[in-house]
Amino acid sequence: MEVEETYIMIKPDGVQRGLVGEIISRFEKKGFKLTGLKLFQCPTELAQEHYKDLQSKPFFPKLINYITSGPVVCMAWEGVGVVASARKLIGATNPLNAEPGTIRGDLAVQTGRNVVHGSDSPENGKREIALWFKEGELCDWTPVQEPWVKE
Ligand code: YYY
Ligand code: MG
Repeated sequence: MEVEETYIMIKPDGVQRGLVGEIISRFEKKGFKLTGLKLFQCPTELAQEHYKDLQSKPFFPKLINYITSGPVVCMAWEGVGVVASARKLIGATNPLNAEPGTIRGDLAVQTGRNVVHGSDSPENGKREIALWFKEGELCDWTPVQEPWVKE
């Protein structure tokens, strides 16, 4: 398995509900490396670009309103197999189908308020990190725990 990067975003409901620490903690405890982090009010155009594959869906306007309705927490995470693993930690899109123990399974009820986003492929991880972060906003660093997480 390769070292990958993924874009994780705490959506406005997660911020409003005071779940920022709880959600970040799940990725930290797993052993992934945080390389970017900011609180950000997302402009409409950026939300539309981020979700462009869903443009034709009936829920698209509602989704854009939701994502731009308040600040989000933008994060870049790095690690071996982080893309698929983060999706597992997040759980199913509809929180009622998400397993207990996952973020959505534990902390959310409805698809339109599912508290967190995670990239669905390594390619989209790179694309989304480049979309949400400017140059100089990411940190290349080595956590002291690294040899205790990676063989
Ligand atoms: O990757 P994930 O967030 O689990 O689901 P996507 O199919 O990429 O949809 C993105 C986003 O759109 C989802 O998190 C909530 C919203 N959405 C919706 O409001 N209604 C749907 N029927 C499907 C998705
Ligand atoms: Mg998706």
